[in-house]
Amino acid sequence: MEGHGILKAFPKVKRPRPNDGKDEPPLKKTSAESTRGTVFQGVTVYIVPAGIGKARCDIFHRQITQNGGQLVTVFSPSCTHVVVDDSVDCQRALRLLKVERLPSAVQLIKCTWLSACISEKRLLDPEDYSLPAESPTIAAAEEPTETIVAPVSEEAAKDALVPTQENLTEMVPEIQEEHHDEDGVSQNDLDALISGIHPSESNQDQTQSLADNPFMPAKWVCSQPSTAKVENHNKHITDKLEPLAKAYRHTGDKWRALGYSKAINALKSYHKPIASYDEACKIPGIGKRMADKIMEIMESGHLRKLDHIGEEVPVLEMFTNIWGAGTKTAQMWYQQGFRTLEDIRTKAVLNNTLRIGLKHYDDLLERMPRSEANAIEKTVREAAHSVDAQLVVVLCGSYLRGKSTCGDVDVLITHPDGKSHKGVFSKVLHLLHQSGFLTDDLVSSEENGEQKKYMGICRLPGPSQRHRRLDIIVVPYAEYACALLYFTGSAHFNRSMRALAKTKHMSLSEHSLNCDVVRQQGVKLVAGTPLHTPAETDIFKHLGIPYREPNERDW
Ligand code: 8GT
Ligand code: MN
Ligand code: MN
Repeated sequence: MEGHGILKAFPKVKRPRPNDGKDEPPLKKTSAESTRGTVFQGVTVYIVPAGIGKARCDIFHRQITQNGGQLVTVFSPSCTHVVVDDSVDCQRALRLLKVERLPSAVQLIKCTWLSACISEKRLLDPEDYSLPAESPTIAAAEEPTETIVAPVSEEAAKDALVPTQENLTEMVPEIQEEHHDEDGVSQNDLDALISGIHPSESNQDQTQSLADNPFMPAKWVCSQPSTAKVENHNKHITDKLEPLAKAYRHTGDKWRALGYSKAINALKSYHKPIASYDEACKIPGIGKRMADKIMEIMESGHLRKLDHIGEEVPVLEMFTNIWGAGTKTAQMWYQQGFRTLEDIRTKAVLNNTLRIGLKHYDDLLERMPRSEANAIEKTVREAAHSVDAQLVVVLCGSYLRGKSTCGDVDVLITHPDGKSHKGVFSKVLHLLHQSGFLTDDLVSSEENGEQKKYMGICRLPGPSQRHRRLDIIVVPYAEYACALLYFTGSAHFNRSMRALAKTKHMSLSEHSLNCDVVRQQGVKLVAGTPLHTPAETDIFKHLGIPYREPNERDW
């Protein structure tokens, strides 16, 4: 199921040329670049690269020369301005320049000055950007090296996970994980951090205090109708960052993928187009290196990192589009030398699920119209009602949220008497198998407490019908509301609800909403007591947020 949301083909990749170490890859020409200005006329700049990052240095170089300024690549007293990263104080600047002091004619200045001059198109007063004598904080680490092509090998993968200064402050989730996936990173919690809550709340302490704040609800994704989603004012930037996030995701570089997703979400919900480097830095979820990339896109219309995406990425994406194949499987296949679906079909060792996924590769990647989801649900409902006419059958998922197309069909079954749901699961599936409606079982029976889940593939009768994914859950009536909420989604909305519950010492699952939960460093010590939630509205009420109709949960 991993990778199923990704339908677009990956952009054509370009391999770095052999002499790339020396030459800069050419940047796309933009209209801004061809108009030369005079902002830096009479100015000779030396940029101390430490902490600024190569990408931003390159952009500054270009901007300075294109706007009439001079650049020197080694420090000399003939410079008029020495530009350093904003985190650098006077002492450190002198150490980096390997001089005891600067000639009085030379201005030592923060790089924000350059950004501001570029964005305001005039030479600004350096006084406003002078360096503090000595910073009370520890000087920032030198720009850490970053793997351009996300790693596929074990060794390289480990390398990419080594936390850098920025990773530590920006990418490591503060909320401890409860459920770990195969990589030891909980997608739920990571997602809760990166997207379940708005960027201004991406820190647990902050969320805690915000939870006690009467104005808090407005900030949570789950407390706002998705119908009021704001326009993305930074689409020109997120369009460039998204392929990179995807590339990192496919190559298993979770932390980088997380960093990018976090920044993308922050940019998407930002109220206006970003205008400067400083503005980008101030947005929670965007660190300095991300701001470098944002600047590069803003100033050049391009992100050179995109030219260096490994050729394995589109192959990995194709592999993870096989239902049941995750990042690890895809990487293993790639390492075994497989490059096409035909390779997988003929050479890879496949379990039953993967064989089914591969067999219906094209069908399962295609979303179905609502009418078809409706017809599939009707088939399930009729089978259920022939078992027991009192059964409640609800078509949940994207259909209930009002989406125009559905990736699969999610059917929930329960019984109002609280006990007659028992035994229904196998009877309904038996009928659906018998009629030939169910063609393949992916997970034929998953026990989840008192809930039972089926994941499989069905096809409506008729000549040109496609195979479609079908999920069925049968739940006890006492868990109806929580199961309905869970099965309606969206997954993003659900993560936000769970993250909000956590801040209130509660825990929300597909079974119940519990209060008085005790967690220590994110690990649940006391499971708490289930609250009475006969309807979905009760869950919202207990969490202190306004009720949202399913079509308002489409985050
Ligand atoms: P879709 O149109 O792509 O199917 O969109 P959807 O209906 O929102 O997605 P879904 O994957 O069918 O999930 C619907 C809800 O079911 C989610 O909100 C989630 O809480 C729940 N869900 C499951 N199983 C799984 C699963 O294996 N993966 C995901 N992502 N969600 C699941 O019941
Ligand atoms: Mn669905
Ligand atoms: Mn589903």
